[in-house]
Amino acid sequence: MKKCTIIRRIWRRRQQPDERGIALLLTLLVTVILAVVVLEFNYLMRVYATLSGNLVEDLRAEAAALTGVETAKALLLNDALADMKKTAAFDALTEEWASEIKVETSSTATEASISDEMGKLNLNRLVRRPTDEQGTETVNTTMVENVRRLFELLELDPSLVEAVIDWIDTNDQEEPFGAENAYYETLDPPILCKNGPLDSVEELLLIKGFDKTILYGDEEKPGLAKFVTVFGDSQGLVNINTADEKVLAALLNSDSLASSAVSAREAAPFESAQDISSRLSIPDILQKLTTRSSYFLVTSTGRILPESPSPHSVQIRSLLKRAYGEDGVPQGDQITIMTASWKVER
Ligand SMILES: [Ca+2]
Ligand SMILES: [Ca+2]
Repeated sequence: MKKCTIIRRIWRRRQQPDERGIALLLTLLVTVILAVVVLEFNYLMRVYATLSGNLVEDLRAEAAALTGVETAKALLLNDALADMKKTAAFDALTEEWASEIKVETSSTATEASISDEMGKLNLNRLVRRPTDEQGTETVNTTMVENVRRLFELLELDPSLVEAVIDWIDTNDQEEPFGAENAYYETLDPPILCKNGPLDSVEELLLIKGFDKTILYGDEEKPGLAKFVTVFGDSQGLVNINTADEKVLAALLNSDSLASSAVSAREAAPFESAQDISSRLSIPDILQKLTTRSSYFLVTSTGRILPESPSPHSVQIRSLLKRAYGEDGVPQGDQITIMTASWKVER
């Protein structure tokens, strides 16, 4: 009996240091786990705080950009209301809507501008759509000539126009320098030829031969984007008061006539087709030119103040259609401003 007690004591003595070691190890392990959890929690809290801060800044910048679009709508509405009281209504770059919009609060800055889409050549008019089921689609040769001339004036390869025709025509037959699905299927990754109207000027970047330099230009020459549109007058009329001289030269097939038109409108904007014909000798004025506009592109940038080294900004590009009457249906003196497209870039 006594022997057993001695053995148990020895056993206990041997056990105690090991148990203390294990307890110490467990305590250390729990402490390390707790420290990791606390650090992770702290890190996540800081990430969430930064994200929510960025989200608030982002929303404020977007609201500032939105201010620019709403101001643009108000200017276009005011312009139409003022035009209704005039005997000769026209849209020109001398009017208030055409100047820069600047709005600044203590915490945000807005810069916006309105460009007239009817002062540009409408690429979707390169192809004439059938008006009924029996009708056939045809290439609009006059428009093709106009756009080719514009490409030449911008020192761009005019054969690129044929790739645009193939992109928007519904058939699968290639123009001599064009491209249909046989080409687009070989791309990596392959894409489908649109075979339908362009939805935006940026869509040109998907077409064979086009790149960002062609579209947006470089230090030496301007890009195509500011001279062409995918919206515009159904007859393809161009506003002589707002079109760039190069657009007028391409449309009228005459550099000197375009130069005379720009000089004449600087003296006084053209008020009507009759006014154009009395001041310039242009054939088929009614088939080419107008003095009024209904499609406008608003580009509005909202920024957070004060400016930081990496300023937070949001840009909205919105295409607006201004029409008389509700939903474009003429009705009394009602004017509607409709949003045809909307793009937000951060
Ligand atoms: Ca096609
Ligand atoms: Ca084709």
